Amino acid sequence: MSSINYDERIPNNVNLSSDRRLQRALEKWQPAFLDWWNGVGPQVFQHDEIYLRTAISTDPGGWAHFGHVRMPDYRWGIFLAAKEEGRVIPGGDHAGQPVWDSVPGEHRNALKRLIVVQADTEPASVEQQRYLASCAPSLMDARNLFQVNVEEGRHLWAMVYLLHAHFGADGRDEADELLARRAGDADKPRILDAFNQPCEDWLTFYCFTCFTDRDGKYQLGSLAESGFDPLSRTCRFMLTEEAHHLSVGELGVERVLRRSAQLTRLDKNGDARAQGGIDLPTVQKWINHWFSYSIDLFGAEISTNAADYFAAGLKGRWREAADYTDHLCIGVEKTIPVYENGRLVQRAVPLRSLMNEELRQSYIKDAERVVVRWNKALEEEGIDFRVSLPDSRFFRRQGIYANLPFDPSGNLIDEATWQARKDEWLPTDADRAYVKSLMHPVYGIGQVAHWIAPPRRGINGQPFEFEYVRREPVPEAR
Ligand code: BYC
Repeated sequence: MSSINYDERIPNNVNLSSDRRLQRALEKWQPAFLDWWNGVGPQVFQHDEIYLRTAISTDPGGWAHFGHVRMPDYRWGIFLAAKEEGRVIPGGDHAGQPVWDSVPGEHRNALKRLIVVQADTEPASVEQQRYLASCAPSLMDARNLFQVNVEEGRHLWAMVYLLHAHFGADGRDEADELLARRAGDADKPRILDAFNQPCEDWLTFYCFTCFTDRDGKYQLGSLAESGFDPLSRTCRFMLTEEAHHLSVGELGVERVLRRSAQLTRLDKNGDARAQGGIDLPTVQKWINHWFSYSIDLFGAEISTNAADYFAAGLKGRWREAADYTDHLCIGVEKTIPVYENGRLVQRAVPLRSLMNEELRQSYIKDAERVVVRWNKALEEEGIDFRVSLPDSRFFRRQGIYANLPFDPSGNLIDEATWQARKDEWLPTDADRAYVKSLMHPVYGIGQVAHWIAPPRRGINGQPFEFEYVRREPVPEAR
């Protein structure tokens, strides 16, 4: 079950050829996907050969093959992690009962909604990032961007398979709609806020892959704890691919921080911008922006939707089966600060209603570990500046703190103070224009842009000076 059949038009490990109707429906969706990819996927290097990894098996550790491929020839397909015999529903009212192989009628709409929301993010991120390669700081960075993009394309395939295989005609309609919405479009935007934000510079790309893809890790982890086994198996395999995306983001920001620190030290006034770099307070503003948008993706702190998903066994907490003993969470309350009459007061809330917040807290702990590593890099570079994550109440647009004025430490401030100080904390138009002005393509083998340190390691044991992108020779002018 874990080895992948690449002989079929749609590579898969789900024995697709045994279900001709499903196979035909997906083969009909395939050209629409390719049209979408060619239209709003990467806009440069589409026809050059990129050093990409492709899944060859879904066994842990044994699934990647590296080689040069043209992106439109990438073999997108349907890969589920192997079935775990005897798996039981990890959490909620049905905890301990056998998992479902088909969709229970009473949970059909909720499951479809969760799968559509998850699916929508995958093509959205590819659309957001489609012009980035035209200003890539190195060929290895361009390659990493494309690796992330083709895998988001495959994650879309994974979700579309679930919609086609388990949700009949409305699943097929939803799959078509996934190719019709567009990131940032005024009339047909993507579903979640962060996926309509522009992503036009590489500092944004690194923050996005570090923070927003990390939300993906936690949401997929929570869906991997689903009682609907095909969803769980799909997410478990997606999670193995997600780790690389997170490292692209974490190491990308780290390289910017190192270079910024070096340029700060080099300048007699300590001004990295005067040396053609990105100053450290600007990097902090990008962190503030993307961390806040990414924690919005966990939804409202107090959510009856989240309580219902948990009760029904559709979603679990992070590592629900492995790390928790009480999988029912009935009669348990937790206290959280809520805004009432102009101040924050502690309120006890039933744990089931706090499931979005529980997942967000697991995410924040993970993100904090990344910041520790970034600060270690700054220390190694001999600079006093330290970066930090803003408080989870800062600059929120979803949930109980939405649109309230909090400073980055989470203190409630008045509106006038917010207005006076927000440009210290968040990117201004001038900051964005400055960062964008540094974005020029560096396509020489082993070369890297001035504003970022070179990576310390290459991909798959290759050196940085490797031909990660084999560019077609430009025809000579006559
Ligand atoms: N923007 O009760 P609530 C990834 C809506 S990223 C806009 O809190 P719920 C990836 C919400 O939909 C992972 N709207 O909702 C990363 C609801 O609307 P309706 C994506 C938002 O359902 C990088 C209403 O507000 N996966 O994989 O408890 C690259 C009430 O809110 C937002 C998932 O999200 C927002 N930020 O929680 C590529 C997993 N937040 O239904 C890929 C599936 C909330 O009243 N989704 N709303 O119209 C879910 O689990 C849940 O739908 C959410 C929301 C956690 C998103």
